[in-house]
Amino acid sequence: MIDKLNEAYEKFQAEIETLSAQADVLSLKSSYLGKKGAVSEILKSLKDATPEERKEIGPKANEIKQEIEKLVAKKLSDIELAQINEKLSKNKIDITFTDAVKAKNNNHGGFHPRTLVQQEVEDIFLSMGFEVLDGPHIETEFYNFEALNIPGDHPARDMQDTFWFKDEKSPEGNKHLLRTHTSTIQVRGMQSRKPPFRFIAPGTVFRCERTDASHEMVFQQLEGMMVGKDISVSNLIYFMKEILTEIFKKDVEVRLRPGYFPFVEPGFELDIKCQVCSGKGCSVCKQVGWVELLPCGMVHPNVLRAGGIDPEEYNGFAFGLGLDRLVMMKYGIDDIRHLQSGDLRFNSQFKEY
Ligand code: FA5
Repeated sequence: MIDKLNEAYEKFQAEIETLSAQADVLSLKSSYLGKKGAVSEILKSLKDATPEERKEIGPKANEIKQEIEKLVAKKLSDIELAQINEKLSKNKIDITFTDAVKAKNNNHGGFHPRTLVQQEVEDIFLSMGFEVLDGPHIETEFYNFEALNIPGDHPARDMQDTFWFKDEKSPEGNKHLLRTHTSTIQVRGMQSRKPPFRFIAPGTVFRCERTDASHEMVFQQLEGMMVGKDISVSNLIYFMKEILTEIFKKDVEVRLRPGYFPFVEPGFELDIKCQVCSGKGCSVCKQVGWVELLPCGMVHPNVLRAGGIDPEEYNGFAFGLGLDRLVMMKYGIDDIRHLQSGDLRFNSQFKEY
């Protein structure tokens, strides 16, 4: 009987080799392992075997059944793989946007002007030794306000109309909100490094305000911070001038005037001569000829303390560049809402990949 089982197994091996359809494999399997299959038929004569023969035949029959199952499983998966490969070779998808795609269709993608300007600004700051940081859009009131010297009852909270979440407070008892400015990253950045340091943090911010030619509800800022010993307003002005010269590649008129932000002291507003109307007055600059672009100042001691830095030993400057407005000034865009419109006629005017 053992010989018969071995013979059946060898025959099975030879037959399965020749098959290439899953249904044929399953039918072959049942012709060997099914109730009336070859192996089952051989085992029917087990009743005539002696107890010693049975001890030998039983395990051998199980072994052969298992081998047949294994061969069937392998064959089925080989067939499936072959089918997938055949499909792939017939339906090739070019995911690389290569010349072939470009040749067929000239409307291929390009970078959004905001991305172009952000990359340019990041490169300039990286070349001046700044790190680039990121932070969460959903923040706690601690990072958006309190740590920036704006406690709960401070009127400055009304300067930025805030989208609040109705959900549960954070474990520290803080309400959640959509960050209204990238200044949230000032304290996060300070908490995770030791002075001296310098970093920028570009990102999306959210304000519940009415839109017009120069205001959006969802827009981009780029925060910057430098902390060390004996940092002065002159250092601040140097970096601000440097960045604008690099971006515009020409002299642009700017003006510095006092500005109030609870997290800096002294604070400044840096305005740029409106590049859309050359200062004559338009809807972007609200007919005044100047656009608020880059508020900045020397970091308030309370903010340094919130970031774990001793204000007796260190000081620094911070700024919050309005990235969308910078894009508008660079390209002469007369309405901020074009940037988020998704209108291809607008987007396709900018550089291609
Ligand atoms: C702030 O958000 C401060 N966090 C900036 C700052 C950082 C000051 C560090 C001092 C030190 P402000 O609300 O002015 O400030 O916004 C900063 C810039 O973002 C503005 O100058 C403007 O360029 C841009 N901005 C403000 N509101 C809008 C808006 N609704 N749409 C588009 N850009 C805006």
